[in-house]
Amino acid sequence: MEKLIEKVKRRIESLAQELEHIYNDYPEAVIGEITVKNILGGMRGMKSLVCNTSYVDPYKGLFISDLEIPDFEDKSPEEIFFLLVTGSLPSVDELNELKSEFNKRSRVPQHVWTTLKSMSQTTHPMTMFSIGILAMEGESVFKQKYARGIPKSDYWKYTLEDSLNLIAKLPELAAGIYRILFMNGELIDTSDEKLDLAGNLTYRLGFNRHNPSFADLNRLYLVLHCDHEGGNVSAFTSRVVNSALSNIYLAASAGLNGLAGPLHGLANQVCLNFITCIHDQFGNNPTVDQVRDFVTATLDAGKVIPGYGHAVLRVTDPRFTSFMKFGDAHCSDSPYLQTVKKLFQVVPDILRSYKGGKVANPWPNVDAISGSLLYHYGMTHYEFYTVMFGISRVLGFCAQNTIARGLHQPIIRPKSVTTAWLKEYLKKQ
Ligand code: FAM
Repeated sequence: MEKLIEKVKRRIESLAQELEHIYNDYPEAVIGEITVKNILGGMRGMKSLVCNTSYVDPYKGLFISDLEIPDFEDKSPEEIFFLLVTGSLPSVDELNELKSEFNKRSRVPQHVWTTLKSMSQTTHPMTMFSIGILAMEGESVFKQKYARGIPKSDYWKYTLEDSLNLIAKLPELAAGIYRILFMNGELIDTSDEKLDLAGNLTYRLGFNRHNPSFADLNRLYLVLHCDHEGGNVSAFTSRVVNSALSNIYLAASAGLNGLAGPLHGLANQVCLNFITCIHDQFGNNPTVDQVRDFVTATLDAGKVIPGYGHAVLRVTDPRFTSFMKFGDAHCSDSPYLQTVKKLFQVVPDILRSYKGGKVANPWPNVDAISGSLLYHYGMTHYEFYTVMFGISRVLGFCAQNTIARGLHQPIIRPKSVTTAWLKEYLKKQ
């Protein structure tokens, strides 16, 4: 892994140098103002964190380095991890080396299966995924080295080492959870195979791995969800936890617990359920008017329309567009995809005038479509969809935290104030 380690080292050194210049040249420069609206509004829009793995442009969506989605949608998750953590795509040799390294590290320890199999069958797959990762925390190399005493300059190396060990095991862990909950607990072994991350996941889930388009969907799934800059609930949570020098297992598990919320990653499960409810009510080929009525009734009941809106994006999510392209090419006749399209026809107009124009972004996000594609290929247990999202998002957590440790970023600790303080302060303005 020397090449990867050397490239991460060089990236960290170059970022550290740039940040040192910025710090020395502009120590008191003002980036923005903090308003009452900011602190009462979930800190929305406040620029208060540096993240170099990726960037979300409100009008163009996700960028990784200078690549936008059409530039990297055909890559593998291994290439994407390399890109996130080093800032450039790997050469053929570097990619092969990373794939074989993940393959070597991919076995989940037996005690994790004992733990997961002892849990109630009603446990949500995301809870199991998070617990499975926590159960491997004892293996953290960072934790062991830190206990013995290591210089701060080495923190990133062991965060990267832990990251490689963790990412490698995610396909087996996630697929095992799917099999425990939905396939009578019969795990599929691939120890003789030399599979990459997406191939391992597809094989172990038990779907026809000779169906190239399902394997390709899994690959695309693991690529499109990988990272979305630093301020979203899951990435930020994982950054906060890791900033206390809690190791990557603790940080990834914490981030995934945030991803498991319905306003964040769980929205993909909720979306599929939403479409299922439309089909239950109107049949598998609802009219546009029926879809419109269903959406209006949902809003009237005080619920949100899952898969629509975003805290940063102000256009249709390019990840949605990428999945739609896949759907049009591979399963355009799927009733679920057809209903996704009908929702796309009616929801933005409805949301634009909803609550007096209060919805900042009426356009679909990634979760509006991703589940319908999995459903088409027979993955009908939609409680599992956020785990698929999570496997991918851990790539981003790992890359962000490796770089943050390399830059010696301090423990994250914003200041909170009381309402009394706020009232007093504002009175004096
Ligand atoms: N349906 C109904 N109302 C919505 C809405 C939607 N899809 N999106 C926003 N609003 C409402 C929102 O609830 C808020 O109302 P109140 O002030 O009365 O509470 C108002 O519009 C203003 O919200 P905003 O500024 O437009 O959005 P936020 O930045 O506060 O929230 C989301 C962003 C994503 C949480 C919000 O759009 C939402 O709840 N969407 C549905 C759930 C969803 O799809 N989540 C997944 C997001 C995704 F990209 C991801 O993380 N994976």
